[in-house]
Amino acid sequence: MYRFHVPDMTCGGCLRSVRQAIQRIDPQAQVDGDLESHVVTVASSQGEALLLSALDKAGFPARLLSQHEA
Ligand SMILES: [Cu+2]
Repeated sequence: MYRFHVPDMTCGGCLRSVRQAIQRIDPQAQVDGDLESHVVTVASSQGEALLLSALDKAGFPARLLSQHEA
């Protein structure tokens, strides 16, 4: 489980784009977001670097807040 800070995620459409970007590299990923704190939680078997680069390419640069085994 990862927690990312995604400052540019401001509405439900952004969250949908973020979810799609992650599920493009991991179709099984569970992605939830909180629009107020701009925090996205991701349950994925993919590594942090790949997830960050997928978000970056989708136009949502992110920063890893925390990571722990699911
Ligand atoms: Cu938006």
